[in-house]
Order: sequence, then C-alpha cells, then structure tokens
Amino acid sequence: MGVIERYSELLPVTEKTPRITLGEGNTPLVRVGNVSDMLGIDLWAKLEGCNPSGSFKDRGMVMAVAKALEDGAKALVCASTGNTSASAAAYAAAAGVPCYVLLPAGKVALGKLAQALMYGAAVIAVRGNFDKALEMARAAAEREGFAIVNSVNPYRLWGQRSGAWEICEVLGKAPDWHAIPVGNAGNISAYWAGYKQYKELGKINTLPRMMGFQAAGAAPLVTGKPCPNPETVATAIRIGNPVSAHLAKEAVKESGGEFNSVTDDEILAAQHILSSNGGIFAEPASCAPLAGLIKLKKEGRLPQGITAVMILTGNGLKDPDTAMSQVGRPVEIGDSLEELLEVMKG
Ligand code: AN7
Repeated sequence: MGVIERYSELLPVTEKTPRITLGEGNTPLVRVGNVSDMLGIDLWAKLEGCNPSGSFKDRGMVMAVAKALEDGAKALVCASTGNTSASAAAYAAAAGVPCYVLLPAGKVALGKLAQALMYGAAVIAVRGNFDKALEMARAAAEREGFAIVNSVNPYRLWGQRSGAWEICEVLGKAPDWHAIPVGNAGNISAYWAGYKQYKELGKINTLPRMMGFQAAGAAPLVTGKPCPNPETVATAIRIGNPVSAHLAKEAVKESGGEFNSVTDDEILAAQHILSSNGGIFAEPASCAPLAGLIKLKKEGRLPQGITAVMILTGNGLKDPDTAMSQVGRPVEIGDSLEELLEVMKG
C-alpha cells in the first residue's frame, strides 16, 4: 500500500484523487547501534533511500502527481538538484504524463541524471544554480498552465508528512530530536507539520526538537541571509534561497530546535562512518545530520541518552562519483588462487 491509500484519512484526498503508487513510504527505521554508542544516544536512521526512486521525494511526489492528474494537468514541471527530478520523472512515466525537469548544468549527481533520462523526462540543463532554475520552472509552469511539482506545491509537503507518522508508529512516540538535512527547507517543514498533526490527534504526547543541518557553503538559514553562490559536495542541498525558509524557521523556533552547518569534510567523514560502521550507504546531503550530531557531541552540546532520528533522505548509490573520490580502488589480480591468498593476507 502506498502513501495515499495508507494515509487517505489524514491527507487532503477525495474520491476523485487517483490512488497512484510506486510503493513509496513505509521505509525502514533502523537503530544504528555502533554510532549510538559512539555518540552516547539512541540513534535511529530513517532509510528514505529505500523509496522507489531512491529518495524521500516520492512521498510528496505521489500526492503532487495524483492531484495534478485529478486537476487534469497536461504536463509536470520541476527544477531540481536531482532527487525531485528523478521522482517527478518516475511518477510521470507511470502516470503517462509529460514531464520537464530543469537541472543546474553539471551539478547533478550521476545516478539522479541517469534516472531522469531513463524515466523519459525532458531533461533541460540550465546554466545557473538551482535557485535560478526554480524561478524559471515556476514562470514556465504559470505561462503554460503546467503543474509545478516542486515543494512550492503544497501537496508535496502533505505527502512528506507521512515520514513523521511512520516514525511515531515504529517508536510508539516522537523522538527527542529530529535531525534532518535542509536544502529548499520543505522536508523539515513537512515533518514538523506531521508531528504536530499526530499530537493534535492524540497519537503522540510530545514533539521533537527540529534540528536542521545545512552545508557550510550553502547555509542561508544559519547565516540568516540568502547565499548567492551556494557550493558544496552535497549537491542535493546546494541551494541558496530556500522557498520554504519561513516554514522551516517556524518549525525550528516552535520546537526549540536549531539550524547548524557542517563542512564538506565533516559531511564526507560522516558518510564514511555511516557506511563502514553502520552498513548504511546514504548520499552526502543525507549525512549532514550525522555530521552535525558528531559536531555537537564534540562541542559537548549533545544531550546524552536522548532518542534521535536522522532522516537519510537519499540513497548513496545516487552519487557514485563522490563516493569513489573518497575510497581506494580494488586490488586487481590474475586468476591464480595463490595470488588471491597472498592479497587476502593484506
Ligand atoms: C537527498 O531534488 O531540492 O530541504 O531538487 O535531495 O526539503 O529541500 C533535494 C533536496 C535533502 C533537502 N536530502 O530537502 C531537489 C532537492 C536530499 C535531497 C534535501 C534534498 P529540502
């Protein structure tokens, strides 16, 4: 059962909303034992890379596309740092509706680009950053009457609330801390709305502190002003002027949380720890929260014994180039057993 059917009572769907799904949602929430011990907390990872297109975007995209179909949209448009385009292209393909995706030229991870092209979207590389591409996508959608499926589309945030509901269902409560990467700032806003909705319904008694982590080179919510030239290895969150900044600020303020930034080196170190100590391969942007928790631990600002959930927003396989730049190459041998045994001795 996908997000729409599973949560139809909590979402703004009608009888006319098509129950489309690619099997999104219901992703694993796993305890990361080794890293919990290292940090002195109870750390859980929400594996959003297990969604059909490999990122959390599918939760909201299924809603946005279903609503676009309900409204008779002729085509979908989005700008993207990669994952939104992969997700939009997938659901557009399944729904049989054309999809235009605008990408910052040369700044999208290889796996995501391959996805958008394979799913058959019209892929347009804009010489400019994501913020510029989004401005153009919105203008084109308005001019042509196409459905914009970026998180400015409120149905995206509705669907993304489902992540919070699932976490509460598995833990039987809300976590103390919710640690999440922040780019265009939609997901942190959606999670906060999801937790609040569950509290209002009496399904949970407490709310988490919303801890939003940005890359140091693209940290407008930490510095308090737009970043005209965002730059980071975590290309998914290479965003300088988040459209949902106001909602995200509200979420952080209301929850007593904070925004913080982490350097590219800290992000890559966290990615390596998570994969080699935790067996979980998440893309660089997804590792910003772990990098942030490690940073706070070093600063003595990580309360010990708390339950924290980090949202691993995208699959590590999406960005093979960054991963390969961080690791060695395989040892190559001939077809001799002796040689193999020699190599295995190290
Ligand atoms: C892996 O795909 O903005 O703060 O165009 O791909 O809700 O934007 C991606 C964002 C975190 C940030 N982690 O979420 C896009 C895009 C990953 C992401 C974010 C993104 P938001």
